[in-house]
Amino acid sequence: LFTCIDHVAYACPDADEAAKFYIETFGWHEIHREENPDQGILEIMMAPAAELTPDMTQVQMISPISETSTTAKWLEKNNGRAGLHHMAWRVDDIDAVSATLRERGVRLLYDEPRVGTGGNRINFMHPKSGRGVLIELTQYPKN
Ligand code: MC0
Repeated sequence: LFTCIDHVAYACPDADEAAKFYIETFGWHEIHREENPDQGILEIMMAPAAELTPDMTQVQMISPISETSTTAKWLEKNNGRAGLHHMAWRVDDIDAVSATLRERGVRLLYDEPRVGTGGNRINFMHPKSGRGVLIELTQYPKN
């Protein structure tokens, strides 16, 4: 069903500042950035190498660009403290994976996948279904 852990997300008030820290302190690279108005966040993808290899796991810095975003709510409940927010599993066929997970009683947040990083199709398992962890499913655009 799943290919690899595509990314682990770090939620913080300032994704730019977090990315700068990874670059200057750890020598990581910024691979991609975009604002996602649907999710109300700025996201910056960081990787340990300048070129992404197929199975490389990234760290995604996310910070709210809207006060009503779920990430803003998460930070508020966490008293403004940054921390690990979710992990994302890469899948080849999000529709098939979603159907199987639903059959197995897993609660997905969206009826249909929404738009994520770089036009990926994304959905999330509710933290109650992920045993306390928010898990994203992400499918890259098909060529
Ligand atoms: C909330 N909970 C979490 C959690 N957020 N548990 C683990 N990890 C998290 N990140 C838990 C709370 O502690 C609480 O547990 C319960 O879930 C309900 O939380 P709430 O504080 O009442 O908040 P809700 O229910 O309003 O929202 C939680 C929910 C929301 C997961 C539904 O955050 C959501 O829709 N998330 C999906 C979208 C998202 O995260 N977008 C940002 C990344 P108790 O035990 O107290 O009931 S977008 C992204 O990453 C894209 C662009 C991409 O990669 O392509």
